[in-house]
Amino acid sequence: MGNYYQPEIECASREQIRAWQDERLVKQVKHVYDNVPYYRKKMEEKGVTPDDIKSTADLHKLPFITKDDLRDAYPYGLVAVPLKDCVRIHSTSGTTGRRVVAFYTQHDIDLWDDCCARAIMAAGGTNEDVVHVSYGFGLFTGGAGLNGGSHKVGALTIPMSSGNTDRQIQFMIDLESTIICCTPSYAAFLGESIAERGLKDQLKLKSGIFGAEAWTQEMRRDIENSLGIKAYDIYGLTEISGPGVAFECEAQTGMHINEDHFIAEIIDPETGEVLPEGEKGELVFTSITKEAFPLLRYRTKDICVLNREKCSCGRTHVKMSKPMGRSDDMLIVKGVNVFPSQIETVLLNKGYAANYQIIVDRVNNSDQIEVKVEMTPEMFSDSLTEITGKEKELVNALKAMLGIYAKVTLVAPKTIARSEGKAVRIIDNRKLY
Ligand code: DLL
Repeated sequence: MGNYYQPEIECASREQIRAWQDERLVKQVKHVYDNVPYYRKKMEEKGVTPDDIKSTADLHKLPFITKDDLRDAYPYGLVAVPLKDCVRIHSTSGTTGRRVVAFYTQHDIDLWDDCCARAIMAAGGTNEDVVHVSYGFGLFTGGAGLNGGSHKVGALTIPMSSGNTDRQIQFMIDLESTIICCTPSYAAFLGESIAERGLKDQLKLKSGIFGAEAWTQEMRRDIENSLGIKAYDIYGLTEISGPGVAFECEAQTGMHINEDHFIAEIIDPETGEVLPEGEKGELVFTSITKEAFPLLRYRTKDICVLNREKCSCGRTHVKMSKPMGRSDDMLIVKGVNVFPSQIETVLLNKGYAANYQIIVDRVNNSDQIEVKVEMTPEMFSDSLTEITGKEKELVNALKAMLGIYAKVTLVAPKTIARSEGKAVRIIDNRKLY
């Protein structure tokens, strides 16, 4: 018998899962149609009413919802319950114009915590574990999600949040943490820091739950070796709840999507057509149990493949592959979502032209971002001190926009290659997919 949090759900028959989905979808469509004018309008535009949706077979009739809709409806336009019933928000790291705010009722949080509890138990967690949560706490969903899940499991939970590596290691040793939850890049950094200090022997860690950004099998091996653990993947997004939308089991061959809460589809990102099972395309989610912020057919922009083959762990929920890329230009740098358009906005606001390059690299398992910007001819005549001052000014403006440090290098006018077709503005040397 595997280690399950809700075995009757996680190992339910396919027919049972389908029956839950059918029933919940019908209810959910009615809920949004009745309570969210924005949705009602979108459905009317597509000529669908709740009566047209009788089961998951009718899902394709519904309109998609995208990040642009979320922006249009910001902040309250998609909330489907009275605000007095909402108890919390979370938000994505993207700032100005791109910020997504998701709302939760207490019931929503409860179900989200269940999803994270499933992930923790799939990684071998029990109430005898000490779960060390080093995802950020705050608007980001990582800390709160795994923290809630760990409570549900009944484990001793350490809400460390991110940063202060020495203190992290000290607590990990003193409190004998057995499960670590953080981004894979931070896990790799912790592994290196522990090796440098010669402390690996003092760790009691047995597994780790890592997600929020892409990571490779090679990175998995490095982390497993340096921390002496088994490393599990976890996937999620703020719009749909946060971590725990899908999670890896001991088979480590994809992440089980919690299908009793989320219906997954794969579409062709160009045409929007639903693709046959097993084909690679954009992942789309419909949240069928959310009360406050239910999204129907939300386009994640994550490219992946679904797999319904029987899993050796006994779970019956469909598995998604690791995301293999994105169908938009969003970069995830140090766990923060960065859109090139945000960087461009800063540059244009500061009087530069749109001649720039964004170079992303991963050095010692840590992301680095550099923005190369062409000076205008007037600036070029400035002294070195003035140029350094201008670089600093851009570093600060970018920090305010993105929330992370980006190195800025000003280069001479006309030195960034012009392209004959689409400008190649992003050079991502990380080879994540
Ligand atoms: O990253 C939620 C999360 C927190 C997931 C902690 C796992 C652990 P957002 O900040 O809204 O939410 O970013 C969502 O991150 O659309 C993917 O592109 C990417 N992503 C999330 N998990 C993975 C993963 C959180 N395991 C966006 N592998 C998603 C690859 C991931 N990419």
